[in-house]
Amino acid sequence: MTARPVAGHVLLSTVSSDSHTWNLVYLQLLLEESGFVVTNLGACVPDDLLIDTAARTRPDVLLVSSVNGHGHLDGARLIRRVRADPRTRRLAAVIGGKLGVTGDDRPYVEPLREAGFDLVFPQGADAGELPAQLAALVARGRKQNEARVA
Ligand code: B12
Repeated sequence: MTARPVAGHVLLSTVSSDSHTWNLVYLQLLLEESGFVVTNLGACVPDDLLIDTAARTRPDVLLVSSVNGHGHLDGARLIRRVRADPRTRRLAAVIGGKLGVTGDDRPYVEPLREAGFDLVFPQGADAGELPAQLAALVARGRKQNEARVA
């Protein structure tokens, strides 16, 4: 039997205020079925723990899921800290779920991108698109790393 190639290592987390967990279980299974290795940090992860884990384990992508509606606030704070830390500033980062509480997440997409996320999936986005989008992000990151080393 030949082993399937690993599509990438994903560090999966909520934002620090968010206690929902089934979203994380869903995303972990979805990505593992698509060949990713997933480290799932669970709910209510403090920013420091997340950033230290990212620096230590060097994932290909940080994936943040928020469903309690605080994603637009906690996510923006978190990604600014990720980008400010020399250990994680180039880490590809994605956020999605329910980013606010109004039902319309569109106003949060650009601010979260400007704060530093590479991809932002507003409420209602098709999670089925995620594996392909993450694979493209991983491929881009690996190319950039090779170019830096060469
Ligand atoms: C179960 C539940 C709880 C449980 C959670 C238990 C657990 N272990 O997870 C408990 C009771 C603890 C809970 C608490 C709270 N909850 Co709650 N909860 C729910 C409920 C009923 C189901 C959530 C669930 O498990 N869904 C199943 C998973 C698989 O789906 P999901 O979470 O929606 O994730 C999907 C998508 O969002 C998307 N997705 C998620 N992340 C990402 C990321 C990316 C990149 C992509 C592409 C997609 C994506 O993909 C997933 C699969 O489709 C929802 C209502 C509902 N019917 O959705 C409310 C709900 C999420 N809760 C809500 C709220 C407000 C709270 C509380 C703040 C309530 C309170 N006042 O205390 C607290 C949260 C406290 C905190 N610190 O976070 C609100 C959020 C409001 C909003 N964002 O607009 C909801 C929507 C209820 C409502 N209609 O008001 N909750």
